[in-house]
Amino acid sequence: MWTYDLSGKRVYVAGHRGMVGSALVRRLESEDCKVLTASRDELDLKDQAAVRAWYAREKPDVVFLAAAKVGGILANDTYPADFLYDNLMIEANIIEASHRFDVEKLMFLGSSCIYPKFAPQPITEDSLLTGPLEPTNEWYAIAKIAGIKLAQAYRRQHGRDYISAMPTNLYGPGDNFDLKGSHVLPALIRKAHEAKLRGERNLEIWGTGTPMREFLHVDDLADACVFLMKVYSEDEHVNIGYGEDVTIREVAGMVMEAVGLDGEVRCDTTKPDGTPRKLMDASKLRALGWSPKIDLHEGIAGAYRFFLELGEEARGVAVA
Ligand code: GFB
Repeated sequence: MWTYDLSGKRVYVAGHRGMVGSALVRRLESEDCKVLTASRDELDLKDQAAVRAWYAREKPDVVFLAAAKVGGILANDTYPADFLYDNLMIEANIIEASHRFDVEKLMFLGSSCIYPKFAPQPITEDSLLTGPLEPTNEWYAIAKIAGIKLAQAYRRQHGRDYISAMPTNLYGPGDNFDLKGSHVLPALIRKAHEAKLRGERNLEIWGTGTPMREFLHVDDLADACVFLMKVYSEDEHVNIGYGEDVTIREVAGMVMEAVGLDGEVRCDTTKPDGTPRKLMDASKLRALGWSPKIDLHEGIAGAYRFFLELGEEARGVAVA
């Protein structure tokens, strides 16, 4: 099999403070490459001139584009302009600068919400743009679809080896536990922990509890990204999934078990459900030779340990 060698390469991880970027930095420690990062104070990725100046100085050979404005269902619905504008600017600046400064290989990271709301399950890569999007996150989805198209356009027009990977819902160390901005798993960990501290037994969840979601540990994701960077060089994006999904009610039960709550799951149906189901078809990635290692029970226990190790103050703010 053809492989791209990361040895001796200058590898820029854009978004290294986020959950995905920090997992990539951890994973790249076992590769013989030089990891480059830039903090938000040092480099505003929405500023084209600043991005170009940084590239001119740092000269990366390889780029993992994991920088993005991200959030759960409520944050997406509340800040549509930020989710669309910030993500378009970040990806356009990075991909264009990568071409301008001769980056050999780039991976753009998107999300499973790029697919139509009612895409046939499990969702194959070719479902992209076959139907309307889920309204609660269409702004983010449109930006991510534009990122895939940008990587493909630079491939076609300029012969660049730029690829895209679409992870399913992620969780793990570095997650955001702020209830207004977070995804479901960190939110439930925090809510269950706080309910336990208050001496309560029940856990309140948003929506009906019936939507199904697939969850992948971020360390598995980082491993899959490094794998794809080495072996994949084609136009079409690649799904990165776990292969199984669970209902939100089931995942709430797993969180209660990990945290030690023995009451019931209560549904707040004034909150949205979002997409009914979005299980990725990851057979393309499996066929290339990669599969996940961290199961959901083990992963949730680890995510709860991570949460406990954060200070009280850090638990309230976005770390992603
Ligand atoms: O993870 P989540 O916020 O985002 O919500 P999406 C998943 C499901 O969990 C929804 C339910 O059905 C929520 O209603 N849920 C239950 C909760 N309790 C809670 C809670 O306390 N907090 C949260 N946040 N959800 C995101 C997109 O969609 O998926 C992003 O908004 C991104 O753009 C991401 O694509 C991967 O899975 O619905």
